[in-house]
Amino acid sequence: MKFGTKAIHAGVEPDPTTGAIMTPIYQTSTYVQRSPGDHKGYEYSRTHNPTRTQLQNALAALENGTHGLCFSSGMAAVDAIIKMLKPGDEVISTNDLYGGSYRIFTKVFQNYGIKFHFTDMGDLKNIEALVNENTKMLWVETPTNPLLNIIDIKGCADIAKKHNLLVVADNTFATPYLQTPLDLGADIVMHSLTKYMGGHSDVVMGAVIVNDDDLAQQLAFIQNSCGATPGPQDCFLVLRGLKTLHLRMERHCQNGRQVAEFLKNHPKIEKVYWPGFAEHANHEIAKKQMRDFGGMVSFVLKGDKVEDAVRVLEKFEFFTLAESLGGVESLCGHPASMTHASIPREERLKAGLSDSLIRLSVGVEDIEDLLADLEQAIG
Ligand code: P1T
Repeated sequence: MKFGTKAIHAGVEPDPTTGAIMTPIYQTSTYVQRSPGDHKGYEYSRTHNPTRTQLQNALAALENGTHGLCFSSGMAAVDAIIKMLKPGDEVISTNDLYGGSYRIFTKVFQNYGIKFHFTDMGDLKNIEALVNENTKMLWVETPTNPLLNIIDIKGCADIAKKHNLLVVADNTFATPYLQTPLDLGADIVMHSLTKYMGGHSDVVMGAVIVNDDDLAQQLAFIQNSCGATPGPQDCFLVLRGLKTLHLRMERHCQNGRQVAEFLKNHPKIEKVYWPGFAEHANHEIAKKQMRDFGGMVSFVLKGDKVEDAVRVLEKFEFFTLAESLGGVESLCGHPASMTHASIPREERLKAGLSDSLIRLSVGVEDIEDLLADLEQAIG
């Protein structure tokens, strides 16, 4: 089945009681048992809910996995994955990643005795250099947030195999439309469904997808024991969003390309970050592991002054200044003070994230209006 057909059909069945083509919102916390244990597979909605089950199946199908698990946010999905580790275990992570992931690693889990190393994973040698007998996991985010670095997922999986490590791929920026990390050897795919997967800026949710029964069982145990599960209304919204994932992503990619090229040719722009440029450090890997280059573009103005960046952010009309990304509407952000404020300034600068960087989530509006907005704001 091709991707667009999968986005609409895979993993979902008409409702068995009514034939409803769209999965109903099973707004119930519990399920009647005729006698203790005599039920239809549903006991309590933290553990299982039919609307969530359909979404989990759809996600597993899209990522070419066998099991999907939904969480009440992307961060709750990160939390569940790291809870598979024990004190003394070590994780090697990319040094450019979502600020919230950096924060939960360093401010929450480091207190429980789990150690995190942050390095430029664009060069696989940096990963090998950090592996020791306590290393258990490689945390790969690709493309990275917000610098759009590309990490070779298969290369990471090859290293992981040698040392018996788990590879986690945060696939939030790419979505399975652009890349399927399980096919490249990753063990666990993680999503903030809040972004492209939901696609309409109306829901906060996360997911984990695997193709291994043992990993699925461990994660389901954590999902149920810790209880960060989403409600059925939110699951319905993501199920609805998934049906147009391929259409939206196609337009996000087209618009992203035009915005990146426009900015690159603009006399007031110093640098544009977008993996589709031939001169991007890992463009060849991006071409190999991704179908296209996505709708995220970051840039720095000439002079690299924060006050100039703030002026541009304030002048935008269609690029709305807001946290988040991946919705149909274009957004702009200032990572240094917003999404990545929890990363210490020195660490940010070391990873190449300057104080004046602007991040764009290019939406699916008409490109002429978006380019005109960039022109009037940058001036
Ligand atoms: O916001 P939440 O659904 O909890 O997902 C966290 C998360 C995880 N991974 C990546 C790559 C992310 O970008 C995010 C959330 N990011 C933003 C809110 C943002 O504006 O970058």
